[in-house]
Amino acid sequence: MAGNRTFTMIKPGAVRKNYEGAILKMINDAGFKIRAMKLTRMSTTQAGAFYEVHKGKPFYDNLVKFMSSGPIVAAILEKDNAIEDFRKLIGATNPENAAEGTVRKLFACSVTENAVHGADSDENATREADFFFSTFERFYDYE
Ligand code: DGI
Repeated sequence: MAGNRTFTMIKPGAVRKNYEGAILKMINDAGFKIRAMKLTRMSTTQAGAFYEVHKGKPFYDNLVKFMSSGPIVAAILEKDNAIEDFRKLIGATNPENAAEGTVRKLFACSVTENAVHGADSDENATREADFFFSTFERFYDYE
């Protein structure tokens, strides 16, 4: 993702509660540009593949069930230092440990239902963006 892009999802619980507008506003206000975005839903097979790295862990089955339970907002975001800055904006995986003012502190209800996903490396951001978006759905060259 060339170092200045990341991939995010607003997870089913947050979309169910109509938080997507407030979360997208926080993302824009933090200086991220939205370069691709869609409302979509993963099948259990797709969610299982997306989180393949966690296969075998005790929380995997619940995670897959939750992530395929309803629509998500998937997006590619652009900003200098995007991966790190976005993870700072969303806060710790467990909302109990998330800093005040972070997306997860404000909108997550548990470690599984933690409102948003943020890629943790350039390599994973690329893999995750390719999972959801074709070239024609990305708008990298617009100001
Ligand atoms: O990159 P993150 O989403 O912050 O965290 P991750 O990639 O380690 O884990 C992916 C998701 O899996 C996370 O957003 C919620 C879930 N998860 C991770 N660790 C735990 C967990 N769920 C439960 N119930 N317990 C965990 O320890």
